[in-house]
Amino acid sequence: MPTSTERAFIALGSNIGDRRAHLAYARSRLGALPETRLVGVSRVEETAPVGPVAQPPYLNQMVLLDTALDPADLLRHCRAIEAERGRERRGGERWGPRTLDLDIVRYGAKTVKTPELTIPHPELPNRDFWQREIAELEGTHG
Ligand code: A4P
Ligand code: MG
Repeated sequence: MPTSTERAFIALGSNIGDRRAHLAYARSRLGALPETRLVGVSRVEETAPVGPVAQPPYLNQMVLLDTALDPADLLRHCRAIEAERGRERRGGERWGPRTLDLDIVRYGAKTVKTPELTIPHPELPNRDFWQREIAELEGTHG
């Protein structure tokens, strides 16, 4: 029996260093994950930083995957990819600048609420660029 897959939207964000190179790295690593196929990528957008921390502008991009990885495994891979780009998590500091941030915005039609993971991502209603990027991918790969 074929393994069932889900469509996952992963948001890429970078506002430190060679932002385009960090996004390119994330795209290629996500596309090479086990039991995963990269279906599409949105355009790259430069966006003003959202949130309470003053920081440089971001490059943001959405990636659409077909994956048989469950959400917890996908999160584990995302954290590993962030770490490979030198992402440091300083205790307690959220929303701050980062070389590479990977957020699981949607995972099929599933809702997940664990201490580690909230899906759909709670910031989705507040981030018009994410909504734009998802609409673009749904238009192309719907
Ligand atoms: N976590 C819970 N749900 C999820 C999910 N759906 N996807 C947990 C990924 N991770 C999720 O994340 C902390 C923990 O959140 C993860 O280890 C996971 O267990 P983090 O990446 O260490 O911290 P963070 O990124 O600072 O916090 P968070 O809540 O992910 O913030 P955001 O939403 O990523 O905000 N402005 C612009 N223009 N563009 C941006 O991309 N990003 C942020 C970061 C702020 N301002 C921005 C942007
Ligand atoms: Mg994050």
